[in-house]
Order: sequence, then structure tokens, then C-alpha cells
Amino acid sequence: MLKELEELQRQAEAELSSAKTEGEFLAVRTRYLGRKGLLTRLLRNIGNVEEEKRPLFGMRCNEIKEAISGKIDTALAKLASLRREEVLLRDKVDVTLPGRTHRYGRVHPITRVRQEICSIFAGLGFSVVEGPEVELDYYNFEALNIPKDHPARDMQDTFYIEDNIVLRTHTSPVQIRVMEKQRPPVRILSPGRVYRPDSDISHTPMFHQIEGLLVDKGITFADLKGVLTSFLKQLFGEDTALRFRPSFFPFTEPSAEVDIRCVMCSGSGCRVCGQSGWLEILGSGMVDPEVFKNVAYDPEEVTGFAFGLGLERIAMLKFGISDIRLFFENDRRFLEQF
Ligand code: 2NL
Repeated sequence: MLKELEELQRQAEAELSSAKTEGEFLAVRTRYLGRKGLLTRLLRNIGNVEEEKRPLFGMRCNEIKEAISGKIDTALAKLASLRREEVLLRDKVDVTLPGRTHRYGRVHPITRVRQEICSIFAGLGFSVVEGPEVELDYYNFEALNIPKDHPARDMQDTFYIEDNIVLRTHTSPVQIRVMEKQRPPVRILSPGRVYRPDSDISHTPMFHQIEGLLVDKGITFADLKGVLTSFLKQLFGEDTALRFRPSFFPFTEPSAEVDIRCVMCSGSGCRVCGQSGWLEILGSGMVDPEVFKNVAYDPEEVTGFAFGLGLERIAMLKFGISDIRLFFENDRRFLEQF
């Protein structure tokens, strides 16, 4: 048995010295030291060894086991370290390369103009209200003194969803809804998307509007003029000249359109202002008594003014943009300039 043991050791060591790969070393381990390994089996049969030789046999078994196992561990560790070395040499990293930069998003020019206008009016005591974009015919037209076959309906074409349901053509219906629920005083601003079936260099079927409404006892046209003058001078600069022109809207009486001195030519006349020296910025007026009756306000008791303006037009003037469609194409070369 002892001889057999020594022979086994020689054999194992010969196999180890010719082993090269991790797999070959592991195979040697299984062949000799595994549960059914050659050395394991020999040790299990220690009962067949003469009694006085058993301690020596056991000791040799363990020594050989330690020796083989140690050689395998050393070889495996060496192989692992060689592989690590190889990977380090192959995958060289240039730690001096600059890191990846983050690409920041920008605030869309329409959003910027909306925020600026809302914040100017916040300073004048107005709060922001919102409402549905799909609206009942009643709130979009009827309540605003635009009856079914009134010629005013031709002024603005409309997207119809159903007979009595439209995509809102302005944000006035939001203000009607507020007045239905809330007694005066009212001081609100309603920004939002509006829809009209137009499409060319200066019209898109969806665009953005802000309307404002102020209702209280004793409000006059002087209040309209004061508030809108303060607003436009904050938006376009203190030195901006203004012009109030008579106009007509079915929901206001009297009505006025407000022009500013052309921001491009300062009034000398250019393509942007059509040689007039003035730019039309907003429509406004004193709320028509018929509108107040529709929301159960007493026109003998309260008066008010309202106004509306298009955000795209303001943004085009402020940033010198000539084609309205640029706002909706999401071309990064355009957006990254803001
Ligand atoms: C324009 C003109 C305007 C209003 C909107 C309004 C709202 C209510 C009652 C009365 Cl609830 N009027 N809004 C008044 C005058 C003009 O907009 O040119 N918008 C782009």
C-alpha cells in the first residue's frame, strides 16, 4: 500500500508538471483529491493496511495531499495573475482624456415669454388660471357674445370635434368658467394652447395665447390703459412708445388694439412693421355688458377690462425670429440658441 502511495505521488507530480491550463490543473485535483479521487480512495481503504503501519500511511497520505493541493493552488494563482497582467496590458485607459460633458436642455422661447409675461402680471396682482383645450361651443362662443350665425364666427375658423364641441380658438372660455364660479373682484391671467385651421409662414394650427381679465367696482378704460402701459413697458423697455387704436371685438365695448414702436426700425419703417413704424401687440377692451349677464354679474354694479395676445408673435419680435414654424420643429440648432 505504501509503495502504491509513493507511485501515486510520482504520477500526480508528473501530471502537474505537464499541466498548462487552469482546466488541466483542476482535472488533476479532481482525479487525485476529489470525492472519488485516487488518493481519497486509498485513504478510505486504510483498514487494509497493517495495523503498525497505519499511522505512517495516514501521515504520508496527508502530506501528499497537502503537497499536491499546494502545487495546484500556486499554479492557479500564477495563472490568474498572468491573465490579470494580460488584461491590464491590453485594455490601456487614458486617464487624461476629458470626461463626457452633460448636454443641458434649454427653456423653449415660447415658455420663456409666457413665464416673463406671467411674472410681470403677478406683480400687478393677477393670478394664473387654466382650463380645457377641448371646449363646449357655449364657452368658446355663445357666452362671449358670439351667437351661432353671427358674422363674428367667420373671423376665426374653428376645429369642430362634434356639433357643440370645439378646440378652443382663444383662452377666453377659461375666464368665463372662472366668472361663473367666482364673484368679483377678479384679476386673472389665462395662458394656454389655442387652435385655428391656419397654416403658413405666420400661422400654425396650434399656437399660444395669454388673456387677462380684471373685474371690480369702478374699473374704467383708464385702468385698462394704465395696466397695459405698465405691462408693455416692462416687457419691451421703459422707453417703448405705445399707441391705443379703436377696434372691435364682440366681447368688449369699447375695444382697442395696442401697438408698440417697431422694435426693429424704431419707427422709421421696415419690412417687419410694413413701413408703418408700429407693431400690433394686443387686443383689449371693456368687457361687454352682455358677457357679464351670461355669468350673472350685474353690469350696473361692476365693470372690467380684458385683453388677449399671441405668444408666438411676441417671441418672434423679442428674439428676431422670422418664421413661426421654427417654434414647433424642435430643431436643436434653433432651440440651443435660447
Ligand atoms: C386678440 C384679442 C381679446 C379679450 C380678448 C375677453 C375675455 C372675456 C371677456 C371679454 Cl372673458 N374679453 N378677452 C378681449 C379683447 C381682446 O383678444 O387680439 N387676441 C389675440
